Amino acid sequence: MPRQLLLATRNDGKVREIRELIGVAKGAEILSAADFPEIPEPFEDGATFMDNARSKALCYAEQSGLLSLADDSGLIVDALGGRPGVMSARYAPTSAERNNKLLVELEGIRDNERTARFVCAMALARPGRIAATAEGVLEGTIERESRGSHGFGYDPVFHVAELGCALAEAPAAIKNTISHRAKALQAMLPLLLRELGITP
Ligand code: ITT
Repeated sequence: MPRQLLLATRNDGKVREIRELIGVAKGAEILSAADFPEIPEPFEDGATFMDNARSKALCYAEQSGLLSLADDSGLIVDALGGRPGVMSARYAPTSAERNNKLLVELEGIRDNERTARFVCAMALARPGRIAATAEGVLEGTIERESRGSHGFGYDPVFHVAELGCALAEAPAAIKNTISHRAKALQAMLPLLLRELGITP
């Protein structure tokens, strides 16, 4: 039986990063939601990132019959009481507008009050059951302007102290060593490989 994993996401940035991070799962065929256009986009109304990750993974597993890995993630900004949080994808219509809106909302906020974190919740499902879950967090602060062109989403406005630059100024290989997504996948990997029948 072929070893197949469906990445239960329509976000190309996530697909790219997860594909690179999962490179160790050699021999597995990695598909994404783009390969299943007939599966309707699941409605994300969970109260937490993990609620949403679990329901996305179950929805894709149920409808494809395949082992499915979902990622629900977003940005928590302390000065905004945790917003945009689980609403990160819907904070404004486009990525550029979301970043601009964030910079405007934080105008006048002092450097030491611009703390924020990226959170990634991952859930792995077979039809009808969750096989594993994991979470990862990356701490940072919100920049005063957009910087860099790597990555996706909020990366241009997210400053990482240990890199000394915005996340979008760091090449993919660097982001993938420290990101919230990398940490979640690292924690998930042993169970993921076991589900795929791959010995690490
Ligand atoms: P799927 O639900 O199909 O996976 P989505 O983009 O709607 O795709 P989410 O609901 O998880 O995904 O929303 C995540 C939001 O947070 C979205 O706006 C992303 O651009 C942003 N985001 C998540 N991870 C990020 C990262 O590593 N860097 C920058 N922005 C990120």
